[in-house]
Amino acid sequence: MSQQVTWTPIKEFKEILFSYYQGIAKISINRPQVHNAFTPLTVQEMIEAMDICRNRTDIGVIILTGEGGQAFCSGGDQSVRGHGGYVGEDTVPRLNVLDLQKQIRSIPKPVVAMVAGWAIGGGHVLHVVCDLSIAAENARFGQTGPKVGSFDGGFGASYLARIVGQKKAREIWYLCDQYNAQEALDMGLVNKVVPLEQLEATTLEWCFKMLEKSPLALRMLKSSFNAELDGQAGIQELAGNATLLYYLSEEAKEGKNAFMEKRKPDFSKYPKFP
Ligand code: S0N
Repeated sequence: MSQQVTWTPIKEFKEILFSYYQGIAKISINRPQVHNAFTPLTVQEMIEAMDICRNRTDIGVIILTGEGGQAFCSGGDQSVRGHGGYVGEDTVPRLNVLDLQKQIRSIPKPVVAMVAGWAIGGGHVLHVVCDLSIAAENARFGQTGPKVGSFDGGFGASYLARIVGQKKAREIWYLCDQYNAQEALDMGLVNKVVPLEQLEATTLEWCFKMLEKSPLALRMLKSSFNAELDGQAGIQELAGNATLLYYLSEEAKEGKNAFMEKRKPDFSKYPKFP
């Protein structure tokens, strides 16, 4: 597939674009003048869009990207960085991108980072926490924390190290170098590199492949991959999915029906699997 598709807007926001196409939602940071650096509002809007994606049953896969072809995201907008976080219109400093990171990991649908241009600082961490990353040939990756007076010791350090290994992750953070798309591919930081003009078509191809698959199997897999790394929160996600599956069974329904019918439940006919 190489033709342009027509995305339908889902909801209007100030700093992101949010649209839909055949089972796929696209959340795109729309601040190309600052290489898609995020403010508290950008993040708040992405959180709301993610929440809509979670709740809409016609959405199976989410693409996270940035407008303009020159940047995925350049991290927190340094012009609004204040004392203790990034400052929005309410004058309160916050680091709400950490909530977004957790949301991307826990939303029970695959999230694909579609990376053109810069994925830097907190923007780099955003692609790191996505399930898959597809990069254009012009993509550039890196952390800047120790250079600009910040660091992300959460997923930005530990999950990055799980992906590229401890030595490489430390190099990325300590040196603040930038890596091209091929280098990112070589270190397992992205799944595929394509020419910029094929970026969206390839990303859609991958999304459609996933949409053909069992949504429950993908959901279980995502929480299984997370479980080992995310401690109790990861186990809670996996266990929540087990409960979802149990709710679908006749055995579980017998418990609920018996309660509603004010009778003793009869679980005798349900098998005790080996
Ligand atoms: C991306 C870079 C390398 C691109 O360089 P290039 O191509 O030379 O372009 P520039 O001329 O530099 O940029 C074009 C215009 O865009 C503005 N701009 C770019 N990035 C930002 C930004 N992050 N904030 C504000 N403005 C930005 C430029 O200023 C320029 O504007 P004009 O034309 O008006 O001059 C290069 O731009 C670069 O290095 N950018 C900065 C990258 C960076 O350091 N990002 C912040 C890193 N930190 C975080 O993201 C923190 C994340 C976070 O929230 C967090 C999470 C967990 C724990 C802690 C934190 C925390 O904040 O501490």
